[in-house]
Amino acid sequence: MKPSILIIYTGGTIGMKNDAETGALVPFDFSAIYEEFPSLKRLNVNIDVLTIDPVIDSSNVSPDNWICLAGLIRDNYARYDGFVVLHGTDTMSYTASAMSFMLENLAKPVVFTGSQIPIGVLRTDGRENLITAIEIAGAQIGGRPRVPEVSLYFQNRLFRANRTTKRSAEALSAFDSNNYVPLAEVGVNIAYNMPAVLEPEEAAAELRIADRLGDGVLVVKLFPGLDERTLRTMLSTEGLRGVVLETYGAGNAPTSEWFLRTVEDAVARGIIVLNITQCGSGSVSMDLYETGQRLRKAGVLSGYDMTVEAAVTKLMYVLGKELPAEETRALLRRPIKGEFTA
Ligand code: ASN
Repeated sequence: MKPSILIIYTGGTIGMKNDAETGALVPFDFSAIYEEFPSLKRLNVNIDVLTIDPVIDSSNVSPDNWICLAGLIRDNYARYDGFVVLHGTDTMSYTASAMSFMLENLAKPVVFTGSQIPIGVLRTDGRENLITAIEIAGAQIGGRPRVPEVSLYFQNRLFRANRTTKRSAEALSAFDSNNYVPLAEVGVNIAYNMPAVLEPEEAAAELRIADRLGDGVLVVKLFPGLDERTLRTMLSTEGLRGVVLETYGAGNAPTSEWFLRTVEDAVARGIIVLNITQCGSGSVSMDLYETGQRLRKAGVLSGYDMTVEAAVTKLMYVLGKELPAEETRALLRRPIKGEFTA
């Protein structure tokens, strides 16, 4: 039997084409996908398309959209073998990271993709991204999906979604996964890196999803010159529950008393502080330097080699569970969907 794939189109550049009369960019009707790309019929899959109403530029995405998207995948989970989510590139890594946590017992492929050039423009990168993403979503081995996790396909590379970051506003190779190997590399053939793919913990018929995300999450990026008043004001924001602290290098921060006291005060008020590095690759190691050790002693948690996208969405996901403080911290200390290497 041919695998059945559901394409969920949420918006973004991939969905644009030039109007034949005016030349202006207008949304592409994905429900007419076989008319636009008759060659898709040659793929050995059945395709249905669902378009979110309204489609959005991904800069407008919000956690509410993520809850809707997770619900949509849950509602269609039993009927399809795999899912392709077409999404704007600007925040694709956030949405895809959020899905990796929210689709809790996922055992089928959910492949995110998009494009840098509209699909209706001759030189588009969208056509190849779309076709290969569909092929990957339908790829099976011994009757089981090859990549049963949330992934992101772009320009010949398939990545674990929660390891990705948009790296370029210009290059067609728009995404990187600096701290984790690609799940597949695409040339003449699709070369899957099976040992790198996440094994699902269970293969239940029904998909369990998180239907709440915590708010009160803030990202604070350190820079030389960040002053006490500004940091204190940010960390005293009403309703603040979690801070992703983007530190220097291997997780280092100033050792000045005012800085450490401000962070300690926040932790003492029950605010979770998660330390990730602002470097593009590498990991936080809070034991390496005194500057990191002081943060650990202040109760700051290590985010190891997590991206900011994974850290933000994991915090929202974990806080949304409204667990007792120690359980919240325990969930943040361990990787739950391969989002970091400790
Ligand atoms: N602004 C677009 C978006 O993220 C960019 C893109 O898709 N290439 O929706």
